[in-house]
Amino acid sequence: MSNIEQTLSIIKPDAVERNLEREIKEFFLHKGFKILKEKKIQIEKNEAEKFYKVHETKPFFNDLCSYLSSGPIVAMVLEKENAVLDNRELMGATNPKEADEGTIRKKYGISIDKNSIHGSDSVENAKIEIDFFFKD
Ligand code: IDP
Ligand code: MG
Repeated sequence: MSNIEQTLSIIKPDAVERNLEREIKEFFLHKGFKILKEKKIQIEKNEAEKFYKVHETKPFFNDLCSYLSSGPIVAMVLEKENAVLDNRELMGATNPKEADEGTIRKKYGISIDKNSIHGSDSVENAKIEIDFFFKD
């Protein structure tokens, strides 16, 4: 049985700044993801705080939100079979130093905070995150 899902991906400021947008999109297309929607935007810090609300008690929350709002990002809706998990696998571990060969974070991530890419962690959160960026 097919299980087509959508997930939210964000090319983070460190990667946009290094002009990696096209190369990172190639990773997704090569793995069979469709890029259904995309937009390049810069968000305000208070919007980043809303997006990352689940992390509000973490010691890195303030830096994380400053960072996500520090420059342009590319938000994308990706679609394929098992998109949520497959995207997490393609992204690699949160800390690029621990990411497997062949993953986006292994190839492009600079550090745990500048790890180049965001991806939804569940189908439920994917819906919320897609709405956050693409609700009309
Ligand atoms: P994820 O992006 O792999 O889903 P999360 O645990 O959801 O990882 O954390 C959100 C983001 O917060 C990470 O992508 C990373 O940029 C940042 N982050 C996570 N843990 C740390 C940390 O220990 N120090 C600094 N930044 C962190
Ligand atoms: Mg996460």
